[in-house]
Amino acid sequence: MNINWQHRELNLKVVYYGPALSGKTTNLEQIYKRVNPNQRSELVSLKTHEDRTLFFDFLQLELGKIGGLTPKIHLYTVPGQSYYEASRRLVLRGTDGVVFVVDSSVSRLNDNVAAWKDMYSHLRSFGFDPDKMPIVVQFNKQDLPDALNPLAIKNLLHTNGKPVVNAVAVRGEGVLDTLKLITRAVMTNVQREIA
Ligand SMILES: Nc1nc2c(ncn2[C@@H]2O[C@H](COP(=O)(O)OP(=O)(O)OP(=O)(O)O)[C@@H](O)[C@H]2O)c(=O)[nH]1
Ligand SMILES: [Mg+2]
Repeated sequence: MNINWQHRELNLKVVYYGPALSGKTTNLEQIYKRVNPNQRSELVSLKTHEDRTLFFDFLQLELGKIGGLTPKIHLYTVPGQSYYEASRRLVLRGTDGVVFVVDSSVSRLNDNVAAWKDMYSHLRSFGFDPDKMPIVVQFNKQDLPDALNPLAIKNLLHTNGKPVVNAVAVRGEGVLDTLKLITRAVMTNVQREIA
């Protein structure tokens, strides 16, 4: 979080984290399409020629004023491929909240668990208690024939009461619900901090 008093802006960061190909970039693309152009920036995607995220995607949203400040939410995705570990860590640094995008396919079970553990260890290494950080868990790709049911994923990841959303991001389903939940959780946290 960063407050620019001169411009009366409250800058907040939310990172979409998760295993490779879980649909993180798709979430930002859908948000970009569905949010009023007056309230969002262009979508910046740094990708490989196979359309995989190389470093991050970035989209900025502007919300209505709160307490005389204009909140600006900076959405980032991390690159999910395993060898981009250092970039994931860099993108996650200083975040105010995380959306963890699960690939619900049963064949990706271990990748989800590994990414979840990595996220926890990065957050801890930054001095955050991951159980106090706003985290929303999105069960994406619920349309796949081998999609695990949400209860099984909850038990597998030990999501421990964190808000969860079922999604088919490629059709936009659950994308704005996820965004609303994480925005609300981050704003609640910030209001507590600056009160
Ligand atoms: N069936 C299905 N496919 C999806 C869904 N969401 C995304 N995809 C597809 O999954 C593939 C990967 O999506 P991306 O959004 O690029 O995944 P990513 O998590 O950004 O991948 P990396 O940047 O490599 O980490 C694309 O072909 C998407 O169209 C979904 O809900 N259902
Ligand atoms: Mg991506």
